[in-house]
Amino acid sequence: MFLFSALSLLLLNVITASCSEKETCENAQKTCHVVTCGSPGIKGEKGETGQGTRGLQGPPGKLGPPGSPGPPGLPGVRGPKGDPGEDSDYDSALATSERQALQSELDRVKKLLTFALGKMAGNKLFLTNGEKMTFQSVKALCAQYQGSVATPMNAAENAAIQKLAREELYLGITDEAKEGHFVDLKGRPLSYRNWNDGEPNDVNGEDCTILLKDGKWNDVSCNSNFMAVCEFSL
Ligand SMILES: [Ca+2]
Ligand SMILES: [Ca+2]
Repeated sequence: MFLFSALSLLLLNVITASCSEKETCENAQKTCHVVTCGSPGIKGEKGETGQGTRGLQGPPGKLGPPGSPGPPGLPGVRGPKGDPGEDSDYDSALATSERQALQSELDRVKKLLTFALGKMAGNKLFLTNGEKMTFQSVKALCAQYQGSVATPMNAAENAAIQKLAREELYLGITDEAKEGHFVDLKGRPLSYRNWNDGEPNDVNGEDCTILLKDGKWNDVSCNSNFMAVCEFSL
């Protein structure tokens, strides 16, 4: 009993003697049974960094966005000279020579045809097979040879056709599409006319045109038979 009281008294004295500030000690007494209070001591030196074990390296991160393009590189070294190509000048000259020869031969054939069978006027060649037929048959005949029914565009062409046939012949002029409105076979209005007196008169529905022997024009039935004359562009 005496010993316990002595120890308690000694402990209380230690607490009382160690406290220099009343509030601090009161707080200390509330939180712990044995607290050694005193003035703050000198701060100790910082300890050395610990030597813990380094963890394993993590997986690589995601691929980042592409960077901006760099500046253009320097021009490359010039390559060796290539093999000589084909002689295009020679081929071109040969083609030109052949073309001229063909054109010359074509011109000669045209002159022979004109001398024997046809008449020329301007850039047109007029030919006839000497047969008489309906207007539709004349159109088909001329188209078969990539030509068209003779259609005089001026007095010179009209005279050439007249001299060729020396017969009444169909011209490529009709008013089938619109009565009284004569046009050529492409539907174009006429720029040259040489109607006979009193023509066109459309007697009994005359929608085609013939060239009379004197070179004048007359509208006639398209179903009658007249000489076939075709024209070809030169
Ligand atoms: Ca008519
Ligand atoms: Ca008539």
